[in-house]
Amino acid sequence: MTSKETEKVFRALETLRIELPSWGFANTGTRFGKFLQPAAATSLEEKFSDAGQVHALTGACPTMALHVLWDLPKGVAGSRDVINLANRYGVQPGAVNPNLFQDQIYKHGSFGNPDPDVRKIALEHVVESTAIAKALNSRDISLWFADGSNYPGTANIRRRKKWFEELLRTAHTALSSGQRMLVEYKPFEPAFYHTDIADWGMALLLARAAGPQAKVLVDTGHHYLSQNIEQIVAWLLSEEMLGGFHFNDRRYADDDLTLGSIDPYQVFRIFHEIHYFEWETGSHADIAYMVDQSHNLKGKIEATIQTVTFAQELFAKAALVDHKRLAAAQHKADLIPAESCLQDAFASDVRPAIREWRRSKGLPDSPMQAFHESGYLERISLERAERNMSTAASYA
Ligand SMILES: [Mn+2]
Repeated sequence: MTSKETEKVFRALETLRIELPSWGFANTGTRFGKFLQPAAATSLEEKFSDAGQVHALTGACPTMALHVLWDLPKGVAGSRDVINLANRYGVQPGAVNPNLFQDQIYKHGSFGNPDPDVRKIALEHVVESTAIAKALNSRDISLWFADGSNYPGTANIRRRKKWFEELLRTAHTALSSGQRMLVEYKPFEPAFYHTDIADWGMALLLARAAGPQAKVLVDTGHHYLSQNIEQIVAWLLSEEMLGGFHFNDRRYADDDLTLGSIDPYQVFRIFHEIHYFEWETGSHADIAYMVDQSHNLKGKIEATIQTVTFAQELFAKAALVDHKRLAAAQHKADLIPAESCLQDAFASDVRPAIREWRRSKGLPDSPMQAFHESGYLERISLERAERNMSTAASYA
């Protein structure tokens, strides 16, 4: 690798901040059950502690996304405790995720529920979540709705769209000037006939209807198979409407597998569109890079370290695309040279440059190895085993 390329890798790594999900450290399961891990986090403090380990070893994860119902049951009143934990473990609160799907009242939806009382409660929860985010000094309110229906004819799709527009617009008025509202989409699950925000176009229209601080959140697992996600990313960038990502990989549906474990070239192509946009426009894409994964079988902290280090590799590879050469080849419709720009970058081994970057930051060459040698896993496995085996029924 040339020194210029090493420099590109360094520059890319400096800008990449990956937000970890608090729920990624707790015991989570599938529809069929949970396999409990002795080391899983059983409290918000343990989630902060685990995220702090990942950040200390990778230097790339200064924030942790929080789920209001699971992490902040006391609401705004609990925010002082959260800030204390954040300071103790060196990881700040990240996006605040309202929970609009777990309570019994949400059986037929939240913002799309035909019962106005339920819609009101859902809106109040989002407004309260915004207040929590303010108290925590976190910027993003991250909205995912499980709303939808299972059978044709059972939901008034147009009326529900109107309710979403109205309630998102009202929720937007609760944002302070620095805050953002992120609207996530998903084509199916848990609803299997229609989902109220099924794709990026619907999310885009709703975000536009909500107000100027609303952007779209792309969860990589929330697409039909074979959908061209990097094209969606390119369009949202071009519309200045890409707010953030929930990264994960999948083979079939929303499998929540480790980023890049199934299709690393897909992740590379997404990162490429971002780097190319920044190079071409000379602007910085203000994107929240968040992870939304659920590891039932792998060790949670290890899977998280694997996610972060692999994201760094793919982000660095994508930074190596020769943009000037690519733009010239595209201009002349020189197909193979253009395609080769991506393939050459994808094939480069960025690991030595990443090791160098880590050394320059005083970080371990291999965060995974350093984690295994730290004794942290053994310690928490002993401390938490009993609590985990008698775990409650909550999802995270
Ligand atoms: Mn998600």
